[in-house]
Amino acid sequence: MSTTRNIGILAHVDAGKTTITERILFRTGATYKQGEVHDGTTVTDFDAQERQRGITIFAAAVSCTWDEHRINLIDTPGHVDFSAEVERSLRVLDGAVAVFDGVAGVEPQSESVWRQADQHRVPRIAFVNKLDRAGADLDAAVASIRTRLRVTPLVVQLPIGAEDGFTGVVDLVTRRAYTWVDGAIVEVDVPDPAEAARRRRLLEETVAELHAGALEEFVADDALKDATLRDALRELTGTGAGVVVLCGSAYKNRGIEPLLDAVVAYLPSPLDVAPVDPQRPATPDAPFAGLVFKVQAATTGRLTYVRVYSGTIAKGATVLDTGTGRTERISRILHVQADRHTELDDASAGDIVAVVGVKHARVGSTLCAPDAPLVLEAATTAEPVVSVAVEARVATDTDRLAAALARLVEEDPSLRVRSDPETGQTVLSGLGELHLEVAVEKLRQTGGLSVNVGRPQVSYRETVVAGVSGLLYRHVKQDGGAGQYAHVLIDVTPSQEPFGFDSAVVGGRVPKEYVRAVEAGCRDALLEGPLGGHPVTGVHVTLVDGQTHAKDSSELAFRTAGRLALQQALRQSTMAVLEPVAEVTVTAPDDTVGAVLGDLAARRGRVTDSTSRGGTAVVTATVPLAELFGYATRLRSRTQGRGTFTTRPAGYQPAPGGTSGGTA
Ligand SMILES: Nc1nc2c(ncn2[C@@H]2O[C@H](COP(=O)(O)OP(=O)(O)OP(=O)(O)O)[C@@H](O)[C@H]2O)c(=O)[nH]1
Ligand SMILES: [Mg+2]
Repeated sequence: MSTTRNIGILAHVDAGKTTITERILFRTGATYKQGEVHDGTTVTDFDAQERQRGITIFAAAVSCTWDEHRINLIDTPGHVDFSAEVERSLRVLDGAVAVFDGVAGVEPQSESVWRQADQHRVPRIAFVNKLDRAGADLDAAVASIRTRLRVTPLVVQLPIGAEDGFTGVVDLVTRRAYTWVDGAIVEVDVPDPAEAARRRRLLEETVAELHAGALEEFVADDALKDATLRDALRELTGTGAGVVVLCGSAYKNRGIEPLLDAVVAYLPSPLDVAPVDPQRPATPDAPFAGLVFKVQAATTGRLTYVRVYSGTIAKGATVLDTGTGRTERISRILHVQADRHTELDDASAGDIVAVVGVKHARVGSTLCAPDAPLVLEAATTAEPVVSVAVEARVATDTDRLAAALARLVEEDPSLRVRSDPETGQTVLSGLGELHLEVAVEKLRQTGGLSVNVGRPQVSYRETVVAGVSGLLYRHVKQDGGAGQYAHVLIDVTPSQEPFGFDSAVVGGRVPKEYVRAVEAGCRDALLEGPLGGHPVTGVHVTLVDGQTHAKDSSELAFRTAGRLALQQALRQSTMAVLEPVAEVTVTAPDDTVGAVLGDLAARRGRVTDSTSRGGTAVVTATVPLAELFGYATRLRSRTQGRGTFTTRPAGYQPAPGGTSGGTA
């Protein structure tokens, strides 16, 4: 198991993740033909929509063997609308390769996925790709890694040549140089030994600053042995104190073998990462525990993807889903290779497999041995911000549409379906326009459904600007039989957190279980705010006092009282409507910047940064999401097709004219 690596490939859209994955499969002999993204022939972009659009939408798992190590690889999507897919993958990975564009360096979405990986404490190495492109510059990319990601880069290679003339790399750890002839790696003499020596010295100094053992040797010998350097790099990668940086050109087949060597040398094995639970070592003979991180709800059969953290599961085993308390039977275990499967008899700690037979477990469920229950922490799901109304074009398809929508949500919990209480329409919500477009297209392609789709709408929130204090609510129903009796007195204040609750009740006037019921009731009230029925965020409730009745008080009565009290308090508070905003980064030729800025201003955009390099301007602005629908088309026309942009969520801000007075 120490010879397994479970790694992900992470980056901004278009950095070259899928191309790198494709080259890795080819170099390791896992495939015999090399596919290209632009031809729609890669292994991991196998979905029809991925091939049409030329982007990755779904994380795909593949495996290969390198230097007697099994490498399980997940190629993730770079587009921000599919960041939930990245989140789910990160939860089950032991390490990752972060890919950067050699021209653009650290882009906004690379920064976002880097922070996501920080949260999951996934050790990373960096690969600066596309060094063959005009304007590619390893040193500039490394500088942006240092400043934008605030980490110490440990550059272990020196490129040979640049742009068109980029032919190979010098490995600063082994002091050997490599070039590629017809795609095959060939060792050559180090072209500029003085520069290589200078860079090696720089690497040793940086490592010595971060690593106590290396420092000792460096001080004693004024140099580091290759083995000391390699061991220190592995440790620094594990703790995240530094990030090993490699470079290459996936498209031109340069730099892939050294990248694989670095994955084996520096990234952790499943044994190296802390066990999920101290009682559950990552060994095959411990009780079984695994986490469901992906569900494919095909009509032909459901595939449930599981990362096994401890123990072993065999075909035919019964497992417990600790979330639901249900037991389920595993009829088959598969090793998934993009769109191909291999049958296995069992899977053990450290493995990533798909199982058949599990019918109810969801993304985030823990499956474990029934006699040794355990709950593993699931990844958090992002809240949807954009919605569209969907309806079947022919009324007789309505039931089929509902079933297909349910399957979509099962596979992707960042999608939500609800029915609008006012219009009766079915509303599908997701993380962005593209996210919804892809979901609807999937209904058409795999569900064979004809659907009408409404215009996209953003999801608003409501928040408390000024609260109320001492709101008394009496919930009393005593008309014979079991009555309901609950008095609550609450204070409501604005909060930085989405929701906070505390109790200031003295002398046990309200028993603990009723306090918890009031809190649950308050959460119920947050679902619909008083201004427009939007979810409420940024509110703190203090239960100040209450009154119970010996016979007629119950948890239900207090929950109802909590809900109605907060509803009334919010109606009396000063509330504001919030709208989702995005950080937009536009790259466009200098001569079109005026048009770009004018258009952003018309969209209520606030420019936060604007730079120019080599005739190309990069403008960053905060823009309300509602103003961004159709922006791609507008930007194309304003820049004669030469401008591009990316967005990422930037929270919420007050919507214009969206404040209520309150009656208090
Ligand atoms: N010049 C050059 N182009 C490259 C290189 N690597 C990838 N590309 C091209 O860049 C484009 C995007 O590559 P992909 O591999 O799809 O990038 P990705 O990171 O998987 O993109 P998403 O999955 O959509 O986020 C394709 O047209 C590739 O052929 C490279 O090293 N040099
Ligand atoms: Mg891709």
